[in-house]
Order: sequence, then C-alpha cells, then structure tokens
Amino acid sequence: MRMRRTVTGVLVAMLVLALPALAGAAIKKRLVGNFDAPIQVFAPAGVPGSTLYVVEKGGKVIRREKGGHRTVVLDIHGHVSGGNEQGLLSGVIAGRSLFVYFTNRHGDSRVVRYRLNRGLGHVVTGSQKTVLRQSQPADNHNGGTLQFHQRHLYLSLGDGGGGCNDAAPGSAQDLGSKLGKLLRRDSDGWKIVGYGLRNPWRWSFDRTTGDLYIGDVGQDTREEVDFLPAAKVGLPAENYGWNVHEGTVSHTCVDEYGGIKGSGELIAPAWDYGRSVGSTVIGGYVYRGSAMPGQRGRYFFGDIGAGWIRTADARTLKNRKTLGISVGSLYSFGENSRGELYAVSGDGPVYRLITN
Ligand SMILES: [Ca+2]
Repeated sequence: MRMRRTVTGVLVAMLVLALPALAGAAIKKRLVGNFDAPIQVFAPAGVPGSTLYVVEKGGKVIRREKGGHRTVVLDIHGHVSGGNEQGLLSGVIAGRSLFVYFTNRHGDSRVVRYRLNRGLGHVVTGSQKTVLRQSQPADNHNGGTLQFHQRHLYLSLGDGGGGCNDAAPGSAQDLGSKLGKLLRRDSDGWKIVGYGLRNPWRWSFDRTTGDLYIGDVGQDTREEVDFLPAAKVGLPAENYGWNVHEGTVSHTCVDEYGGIKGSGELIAPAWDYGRSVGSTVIGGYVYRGSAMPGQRGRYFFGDIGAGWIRTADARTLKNRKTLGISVGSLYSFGENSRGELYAVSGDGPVYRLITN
C-alpha cells in the first residue's frame, strides 16, 4: 500500500514536472538594474552580450557593462521636454554614430547624430548634427523608435496627436507630411517607407529575416501589430490605414480628411485587439537569441495598459501565449548584440528575459 502510494506519487510528480516542458520552459525576468525612467534599450553589433545602452527619458544614454559598470554616453537633459509622451525617446548606434530621437524644449521632434569615441563610451564634444527637424502640434503621439537596418537609419513618427489625427489634420494619409509615417534616411533625405500610422511607438526588424513588425497604438477601439515581409520593405510605401481604419475597424473617426490617399498597398494588421484585451500595444521583437531556445522565432510584444507580455508565431501573429510575467509601465522591449531580449519598465527596472 505504501509502495503503491509512493509509485502513484512519483507518477503524479513526473507528470506535473513534464507539463511545463510540454508548454515550453517558463519565461522569467531577471533584473539587470534600475535606471531613471528608462524608455528603451539597444546594443550595436560587435559589443559584448553583457553591454547594453539604456535610454533614459530625461535625456541620458547610459552604457551598462558586465558587472554593472555604468558610463554616461550622452546627457542632453537640458534640451529635452518633459511631458508625458515627450523626452528622449529612442537611440541607436551605427558604426561610431549615435543617433537619438527626442522632443526638444519646444516640444518639437529632432533626430541628432553624435560621433562616438572608438570605445563607443562617450560622444565627441561638438560632433552633433541635427538630421531631422519635425514640428509637433501636440505633446502626444510622438511615437518613435530609431532602428538601423542594412546601412539605413529608420524612424517611426506618430500622427502629431489630438484625436482622430486632428492636431495635424489628416497627416497620416498626407504623403507631404512626415507625421504618421515610417521613414528611412537616404543620402538625399528622408523617404516615406510606410504611412497611415497613428502612433507607431515601438517597432522592429527581425534581425534574421529583415521582416518588419510595427506596434501601432490605437485610439479608442483597436490596438494593432502590423507585419510586412522583408521583400516589401522599401519603396513604394505601404499604407497602414489610419485614420480611416483603426485596426480592422473602419470609420471610427468622423472627419477622415479625404480618406485613403496615395497608391500604397493597404496593409491590414497581422493581429488587432479590442479594449477587453488591452489598451496600448508595445511592439517588440522576434526572438533570435540562444538563452530561450524554445522561444526562437517567436514574436514578443506587450500592452502597457493591460500589463501583459505575449509571444506569437512570427509573421502570422497566431498561436499567441500570455507569459506568466508582467512588467509595470512597459515602455519597450530591446535586444542586446546577440539577440537576447530585454523589457524596460518606465518605473526604473530593466529586465532580461530568460528561461532559467
Ligand atoms: Ca493600421
């Protein structure tokens, strides 16, 4: 009897232990460090996997290295605005250039390039050059992430704010405006790569395939993740539909400022969701690292309003799973040089996502 009970107990224990393995190893968050309102993290190719550049909303870029050693790479706190959706919002390093995207003291958007020293640890004094100037009619929808991909700098810009694209009326469908766009910097200036975006706060390229994923924050109805295969990235620009379409729902805005414009292919979201699921999508990354082998090829994203983090199949966004972790004030995901994933909380913590 005692033996039988023991055997049964062992079997139950084996089954219980096997379940997490069947479902994929549980994902955990491991604290990297606390920062002052961190808003994004990134790392250029070639730096060690332990090196992370942390963008602080107040105006600093901090390099965090193995053992926790920190260096202030850039400090422009005197030049950025401090509104809710304003500040230093994104950065990226390409070669020895550091590009930063921020709202200046007047609330207008700027992209500035700095030269870095050989060790990529500090900017060279006097090296700054403004490479984008965009006036902002309102303090919200400054959506914006810089990415560097195949020798080009990219930036997402929100529609200028207000409800229903009212602050810069109809900007997202206006091919003469940089607002509500995904932009690429070419040798002869900024080109529109995508339009009809509302507030593409966080977006990324799949570092392996070059596919594009955009988390476009919705208004009152739908949050969406847009997908574009690598072969379509570039001209002609695709149309993501705002403000005629909010996710898969149409005509949520009364004034559509002339409706759909241009000849861009209309791209429906790969996945969109309503208010019962979340309220502010935070676009993430397709995981290409090695620390979470069961997650390779899965797209990680979140919702700052609902507080969840999910994974989904790349491309289709199907087979979605909610992770058993949450990150308060989730402003961004980020990758290190080896494709390991991080989650950034505006409350201070930066976490690495791991499975052990
Ligand atoms: Ca859309």
